[in-house]
Amino acid sequence: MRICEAEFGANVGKYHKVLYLCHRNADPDAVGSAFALSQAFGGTLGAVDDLSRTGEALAEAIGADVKIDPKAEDYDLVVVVDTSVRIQLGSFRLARYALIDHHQDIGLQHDAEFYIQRPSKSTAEIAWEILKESKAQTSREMAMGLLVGIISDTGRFRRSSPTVFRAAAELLEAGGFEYEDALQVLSIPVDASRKIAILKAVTRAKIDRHGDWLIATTEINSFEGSSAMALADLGADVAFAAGKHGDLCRISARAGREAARIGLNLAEILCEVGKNNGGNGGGHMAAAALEAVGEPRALLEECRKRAAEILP
Ligand SMILES: [Mn+2]
Repeated sequence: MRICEAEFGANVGKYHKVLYLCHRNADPDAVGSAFALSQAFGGTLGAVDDLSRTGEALAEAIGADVKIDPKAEDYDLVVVVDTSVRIQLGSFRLARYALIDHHQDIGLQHDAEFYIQRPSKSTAEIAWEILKESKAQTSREMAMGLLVGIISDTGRFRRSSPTVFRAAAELLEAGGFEYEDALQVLSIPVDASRKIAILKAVTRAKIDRHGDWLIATTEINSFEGSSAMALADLGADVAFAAGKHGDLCRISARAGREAARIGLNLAEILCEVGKNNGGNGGGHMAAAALEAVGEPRALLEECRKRAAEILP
C-alpha cells in the first residue's frame, strides 16, 4: 500500500517492535534517514553486514547505535530504508516490512505492508518530509544525520534541486549547527590501501570509444563503487568496475551528466544484466550496482555492450 508522508506515523504506530534497517555497506543517506526515523517514532536501528566508511563516520558523529545483522524474527515490522533491491539486504529474511526509499527499482513495493518510494535526490529528504508532516521533535543529531545524508547522496549538492536546498536550509535551522559541521563529518582521511586499490583500478581500466563517448571498464577486488566514481570523475562517460566475491561478481557503475541526460539508465542496465545472470541489480540512472553469478570479465562485457547500444 502506497502511503504519503503524513500517514507514516499512524501506519508504523500499529507495530510494537520496529526495526529500521539499512542496506549492506550502509551510506550516510541510509544511516541518517533510519536514525532520524527511529528517533522520531521509536525502534531499533540496524544494518546488514556493515556500514560504509562514511556511514560509520556519521553514526559515530551523531551517536547512532547501529545493530549489525539484527534478527528479523525479533521484530514485528522491518522498515527498509534507502534500499530498492533484495540483494542489498544480503541474507536478511524479510517477512513483514515497510519501505522508505528514493531509488528507481520498484521490486520491493509489492510485498510491503506500506511504502513511500518516490524519486528524490536522497532518502533523507523523504524522511525529513515525514518528520515535518508528523510534527516530530527534531534533535541536533537527527538533523545532522539527515543533512549529511543529503550532502553525501547529492555529491555535495552537485546533483541538486530547489527541494534539496530547501530541505538543507530547514535542517540547518532545525539542528542549530553550521554547514561546516556537517561537512566535517564527511572529511575523513582516505587510507593508503583504498588509494592504492583505486589507482590500480584506474590504471588497469580498458577504455572503449564509441563515437565521442568513452566507456571504461575495470576489475578490482574491493572498492568497486569508488573506482567507478574515480573513472567517471576522470572523464569516462560511463564506468563499470567489477569485483569477484566468492562465486559472485559485483559491479558498480557510474555515468557522467551527459550520458544520463541522453537517457542512459544504469539502474535498468544493471538490473537486466544482473537478472540475466542469476542475480539482481539496480539503483539510479547515473549510479547503480549489481550482484550476479559469473566472471567479472564476461559480466563487464555484457554491461559495456548494453551501454554502447544505448549511446547514440
Ligand atoms: Mn540514498
